[in-house]
Amino acid sequence: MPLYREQHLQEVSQQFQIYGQILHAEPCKIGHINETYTATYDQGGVLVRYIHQRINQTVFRQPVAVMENVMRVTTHLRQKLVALGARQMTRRALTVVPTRDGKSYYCDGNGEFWRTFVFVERVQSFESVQNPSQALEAGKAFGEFQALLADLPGERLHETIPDFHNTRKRFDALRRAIEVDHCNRAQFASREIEFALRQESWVSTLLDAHARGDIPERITHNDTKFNNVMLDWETGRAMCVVDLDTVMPGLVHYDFGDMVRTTTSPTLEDEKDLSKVEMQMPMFEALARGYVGAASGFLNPAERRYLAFAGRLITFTIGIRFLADYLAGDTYFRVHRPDHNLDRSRTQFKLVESIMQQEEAMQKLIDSL
Ligand code: GN1
Ligand code: MG
Repeated sequence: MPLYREQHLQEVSQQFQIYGQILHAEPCKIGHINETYTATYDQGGVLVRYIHQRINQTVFRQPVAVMENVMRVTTHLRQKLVALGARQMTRRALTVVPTRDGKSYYCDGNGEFWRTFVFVERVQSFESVQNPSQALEAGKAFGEFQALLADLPGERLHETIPDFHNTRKRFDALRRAIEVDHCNRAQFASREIEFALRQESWVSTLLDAHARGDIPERITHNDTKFNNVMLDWETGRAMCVVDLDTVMPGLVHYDFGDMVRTTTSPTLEDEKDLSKVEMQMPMFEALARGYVGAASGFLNPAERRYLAFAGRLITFTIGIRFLADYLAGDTYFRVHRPDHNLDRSRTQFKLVESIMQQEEAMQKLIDSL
């Protein structure tokens, strides 16, 4: 972290209702969008950690709306968990630390929005899944998350990113990015472009099912990447889910699909050796058991019928977002090497193929649960 940031962070940290002295802060490298720091405070001789995070306003254009959602969601989760007799609440749901004037965010002199969370201790997250029991925990965690939010009182949540998982619109955006070819990169992505364009016939499947009234809108997380599940580092059990900026109205398939994308292949999202990228049935089975077990109270039959398909659709959707960003010059997802977004898209497309080959068996499994 550059020094000026450290100093700036000191100043930011003083805005929040945190008792004690900030000792140091480290950048936390997880995530492609926001800027996250883990800060350690001395509170009367005890070291306590917090998360300070700067919201990326290019991506989240209405940070106040984001924080309104986050407050409603975390407050509701906490109430429900307490009623269920949960303990160690700051490990079971994110806890927002208010500013000294009682707000959920601090807007600094540069117009940057900052928020602070209690650090969730004694947990870990993984970039890729190690075994089926982790996949089961992920499924359970997001299934429970949706179940707990099903009775959120009040008006509809804000759409923090409109059309976030609208594959039709994402597809059209890709087509535009290919036409414009802003960085002259389409020539290096011809196979990926060709693959993507060939899939058009099914991009609207879930949108159509929703428009027909078969599958309802619910409150969904929308970024159910495996690294957003915090696992207790002793028991391996899911303690809570994080990254609540995209919690908004959605289809359950968006969540289940992204879980399939990130928990069924043993590889990282940017794995270059495509022979390793594969939808593994034992992982899927565990994931599906975890998810359906937790969500069976509210899932309707039509929703169940599209669960395997959701894996294909969301993996494809993220794949075309990576590809469009590569063509546009890497302006959205943080990249760590040249062609990173292209590599990421290629990995997603390999996984799409692997899912399509096994989709029937995947859905059969869902039907048997
Ligand atoms: C982004 O920043 P992170 O890793 O939580 C993205 C997700 C993608 C994901 C791909 C707001 O999430 O939609 O699935 O990268 N978040 C946003 O790794 O666009
Ligand atoms: Mg995220």
